Amino acid sequence: LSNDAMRQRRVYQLVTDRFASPSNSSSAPCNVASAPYCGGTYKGIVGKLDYIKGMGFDTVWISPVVSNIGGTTGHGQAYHGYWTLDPAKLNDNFGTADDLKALSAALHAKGMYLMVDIVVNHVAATSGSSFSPSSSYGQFSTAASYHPFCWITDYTNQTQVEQCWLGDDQVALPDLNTDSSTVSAYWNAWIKKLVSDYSIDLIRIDTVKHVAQSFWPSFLASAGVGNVGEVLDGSPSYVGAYQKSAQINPFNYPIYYPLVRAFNGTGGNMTELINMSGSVKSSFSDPTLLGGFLNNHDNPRFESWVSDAALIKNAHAYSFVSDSVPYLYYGSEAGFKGGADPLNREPLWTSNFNTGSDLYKFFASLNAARAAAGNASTSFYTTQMTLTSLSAKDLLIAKGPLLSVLTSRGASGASNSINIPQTSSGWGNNVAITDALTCAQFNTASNGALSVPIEGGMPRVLIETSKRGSLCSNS
Ligand code: ABC
Ligand code: CA
Repeated sequence: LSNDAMRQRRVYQLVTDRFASPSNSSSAPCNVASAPYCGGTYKGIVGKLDYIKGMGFDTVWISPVVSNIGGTTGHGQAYHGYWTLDPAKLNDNFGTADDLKALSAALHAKGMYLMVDIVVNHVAATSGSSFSPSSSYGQFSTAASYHPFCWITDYTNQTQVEQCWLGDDQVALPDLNTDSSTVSAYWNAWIKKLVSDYSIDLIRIDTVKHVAQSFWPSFLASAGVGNVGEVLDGSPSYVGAYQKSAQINPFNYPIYYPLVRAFNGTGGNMTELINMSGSVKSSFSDPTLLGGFLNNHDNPRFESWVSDAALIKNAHAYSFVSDSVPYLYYGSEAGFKGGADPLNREPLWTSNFNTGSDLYKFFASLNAARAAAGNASTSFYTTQMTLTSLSAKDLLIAKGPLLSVLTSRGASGASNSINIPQTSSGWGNNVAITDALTCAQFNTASNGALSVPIEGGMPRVLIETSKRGSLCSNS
């Protein structure tokens, strides 16, 4: 997958076990707090591809697919897929190899892409620090495949981060010796085969910062597909190094924390977000290849902290109108509010896969706006955004033909108009402008400036009407 193709993706992240079950019963039980397998499968996903495509996403990120440790641990069961047992085998809780191939084929038939989550840093065990590998671990059945035991206790010590173990006494994540050529050669052959066996289009790489940077280039070359990598850290220089030196396209964790703070209350200030976007530009080789997100399976949902519907929409909109490739974590469109892991991994079937909800349509509009901007201008995806503060609470994001106003005023905030000068928009005099979110139309003044009303604290996502294509064509 070329970088150009990568930038055009719009990704829907789901937890396979929690997205859809073949039975499709909206009342199938799932006690998220006790963290069991709840029955979601690849077949279930196939049945709901139109639900995902209808929201404008073209890529589906599924949970890790390999076989995991069985039974119930102090942290529940391995329903999330991150507790590898034998990477040469599949996790049959989600279906058969043929079911996974059928999911891949069904996506491709709809012009969509399959992104699979992969873990090379560790396996898992309930024996804690006394772990000793057995033949159940396949290739990794002897101690030589592992870094010797030590827990990671100091995240500022990079040697520890790379060589000590994640996890705890309930579930240890024995750290593979990815510095050894035997282990790295196995992983390189493994990823090549996995990608080929299941026609995988993209990989999401787990625990990137826990593996030496030197591991990644040859691994990625073997994979031969586009990647997004989890470098869970808020520092732009730290995360940026993985793009500059290891060919990883990280999730934009550096912007995540200021993004949450900008919108987690009415009156949130845009300055930190603007400053961080500048640091991201200078710390990464290409910010247009990062993964932008508000929610994922590791952090409490934004909606667990904030109930104001306008703040929620503004915060979500950022990932769709800014430089990164947008990611939406399943359930955001259903208004889920789950807190810390495991509560943020609710079963989606309880929502009845409602395509008529306000939030479902909101995300569809954001994706449509991004697509329209890309169709209007071939350089949209590579053009880096400009962030301008319109006031302490109001932010203007200009990216090619797309101009967005985000605000932390909140649903009951002031409803005055905002002025966007021609110097920011580049729009002509007396031209028609469409708001992708409401399909409302505005006109620039005779000096090219646009006065746009902010209503109910809602964001605006604006594009010239002549460039909107099929966006809002029903209105
Ligand atoms: C289970 C239970 C949880 C329980 C936990 C101890 O054990 O479910 O209830 O609290 C999988 C499962 C989890 C499971 C874990 C462990 O395995 O999904 O449910 O938790 O058994 C990836 C995946 C994640 C996955 C794994 C393991 C790794 O996305 O889903 O978890 O395969 C670290 C890793 C990161 C990892 C994350 C969970 O842990 O680096 O790859 N995610 C600091 C550190 C980070 C660290 C983070 C953890 O804390 O620097 O390295 O992430 O909270 C910023 C700073 C950051 C700082 C953050 C918190 O603040 O800049 O550095 O991150 O400001
Ligand atoms: Ca490691």
